[in-house]
Formats: sequence, C-alpha cells, structure tokens
Amino acid sequence: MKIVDARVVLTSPGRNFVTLRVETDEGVTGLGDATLNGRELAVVGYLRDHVVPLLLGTDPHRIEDTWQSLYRGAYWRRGPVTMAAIAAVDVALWDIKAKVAGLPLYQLLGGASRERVRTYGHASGRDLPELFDSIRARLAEGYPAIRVQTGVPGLERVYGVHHLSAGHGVTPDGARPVVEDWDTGAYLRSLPGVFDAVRQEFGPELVLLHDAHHRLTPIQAARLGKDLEPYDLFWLEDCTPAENQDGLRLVRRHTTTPLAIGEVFNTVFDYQTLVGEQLIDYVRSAVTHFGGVSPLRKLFDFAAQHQIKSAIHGPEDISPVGMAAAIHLDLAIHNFGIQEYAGHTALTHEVFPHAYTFTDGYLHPGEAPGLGIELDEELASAHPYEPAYLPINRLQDGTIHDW
Ligand code: EZ4
Ligand code: CO
Repeated sequence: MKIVDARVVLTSPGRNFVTLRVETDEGVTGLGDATLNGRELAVVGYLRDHVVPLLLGTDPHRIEDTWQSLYRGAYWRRGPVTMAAIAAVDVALWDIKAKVAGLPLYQLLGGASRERVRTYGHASGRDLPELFDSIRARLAEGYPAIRVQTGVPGLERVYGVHHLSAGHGVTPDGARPVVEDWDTGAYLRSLPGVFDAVRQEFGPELVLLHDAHHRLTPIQAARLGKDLEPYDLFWLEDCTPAENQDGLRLVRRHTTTPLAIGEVFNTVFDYQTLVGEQLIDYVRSAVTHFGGVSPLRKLFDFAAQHQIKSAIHGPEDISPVGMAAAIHLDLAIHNFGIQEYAGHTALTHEVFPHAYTFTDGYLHPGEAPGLGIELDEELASAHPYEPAYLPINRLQDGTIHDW
C-alpha cells in the first residue's frame, strides 16, 4: 500500500480548522487534525510545503517509522507548529490502518477499558446569578462535571467568561488580537468566594474544575490552591506558565488541590519533572498538539507509572477529527481521567460528519472502522479561512501578562 496524495483543507465553519487528508493507492483515505488556534497558516505551510512531499510513495502502515522520520529527520525538533503537523499525519495513518483492519481505532489501541467517556463542560458568568444559570444549563445538558470561570471585580473583559471575553473572533481592524484585562490580586481575592457560593447553591457532590490559564507565579498558585481546598475541586488547571517545571515543586508542597497541566505542551520532555516527580495529577495534552495518538499514548503510559491520569484538552478549537482521535484513546487507556468537551457549532458537525456521540454528558467513539469521521470538502470550501487571533491581556498599567 502506498500514499499517492495528501492535501490540506482549511475551513472556518464558525472557527478555523486545519485538516490533512491522506489518500492511498487502494482508495482508503485518512484524516488528521492540525489546527493551531491563531497560527493556522503556519501549520498549513509546514504540512503542504515540507511534509506532504515526503509522504508521497511511502507505506501508510509504517506509522511509527513515519513519525520518527518526520520528528528526527527535520533536525529542528519540537514546537507547536511541527508537532501539530506531525499529529495530523500520525492520526491520518491510524485512521487508514484501522479502516483497513475494519475496526474502530480504539480496538487497535487495546480495546475498550470502559463503556463510555466522562466529560466536563464549561460554565461562566459575569456575576453569581449568571454563573448559576450557566451551571444549571450545563447540568440540563447532562454534563457530570463543570469548569467554573467568572468575572473578576473591577475587570471589564476576562477570558473564558462568555459575556466578558473578546473570544476568538475576527477583529474589525483586520485580525489583531483583542485586548482583555487582568489583575492577579483581584482574582485571588474573589475566586474562593465564588466557589463558596457555588458549593452552597449546588452542594458538595457536583464535580467542579477551574482553569487559572497560566496567570500565576508559583507562590500565588500555592496560595490559591490552599484557599480552594475547602471547596474540593476536581482540579486547578494551568496554575502557572509551566514551562518552568521546577516551580510546581513549590505549589505542590503547599496544597492538596489536584493539579492539571499541559494543554500547550507538545512533547513528553515538557513533562519530565512534572510527571517524574508526581507534581501534577492530570496531563492535559491534546492529540492534535502533541504529535498524534502514538506519542500521547506513550505519555499516558509514562503518567500511569506515577498515578497520573489523562485529561485531554477539548476546546472548540480541537476539530471533530482531533476530538474523534481523543475519544478513541480515552476509551482504550486504563488511566483515563476526564475529557474536556466544549462541543462544536451545528455547521461544524455538518462539515465533519462523525460516528462519535455525546449522550448525557458521556462520549463514545462509535463503531465505524477507523476514526469514524468524514470531511465534506464541498461544504468546507464554502466556509473559507478567516484571520482570527486569541485575545491578549494586559495589566491596568498596560503591561502584557501571561496567558
Ligand atoms: O484557551 O483552546 O482548557 N481550555 C482552554 C482553552 C484554550 C484555547 C486556546 O486555543 O484553556 O479555552
Ligand atoms: Co485550559
């Protein structure tokens, strides 16, 4: 079997997605997600100009060899652009192999370790009444766990809060990031009270999470973790910009609030200290940004040795192709923790028809051979790429702050 064609499809059915389609001489095709939010065109160029020419004529069954060739052969290792591109190839080849086998991908990964995949959804509000309404809406949709984000007193625009965030939208002046506000002191003072109110309203059993979005120093994160202990969070996410892995030692010494990190990481080397010293409880990397199913499976096996579980990143900017790959892994691995699931627009589901299902807060990859996902290229081409950036945030004196 040989790869005879591969092409990159860029579409924006509500937001931008980068998809690789690999075609073989036997007519079997595979799909992979390479979406890198706000830097999509860099991955398109990397794939189209530097990866596709290397794939032509090769055997699609040699997934590991292809992965190692793209990773080692480039000389320039790691980085989000490279690893998103390699991820798309890896996933497309797994899709092809599983289709040839006539099996859903999870069967090739060892078969199901559970019947369904637990998810968490997002709730947010400018104030407590709006937050409570949002939590009730997620509960009505069946979500068994909920990430809670709120406004911060004194700040006008805050990321992750539906009515306050500038979101990921196209800006009128031609794709410049919208500026949001940040004040760490105000945030640290207000958040424990928010969780106190949520516990009083919804009781002790509701599974609650929170994303600090890399905004704290280790000592600030340590304080927040301690302050949140009475509210029994499932996890505190991205408490620091964790490329400084050593800083997590300090956080860990001070709090028993479980920690989740890794949505911006792209190789196992970002996790060596965090996992090796058991400084976190959940690894957050996505198939799409970590080089694919092959390396993420290895990360989960490494994490399992340290009693750390999976928590694959699942925002709207992971395409349904990346989501499908995640759900197959979630079903197969033993040390599954939880799957983030933000869902997609109705049009996105039309552009990417899929076998996976979301029922009562739980996902299942379905039984279609391969990933169980298709791409309607005609519909995709009717919704072309639109320049868009994630917002940035600045302190009140104008200093740019960590994400
Ligand atoms: O900001 O996916 O946990 N989820 C998140 C997301 C990320 C976006 C970045 O592209 O933090 O909302
Ligand atoms: Co996050």
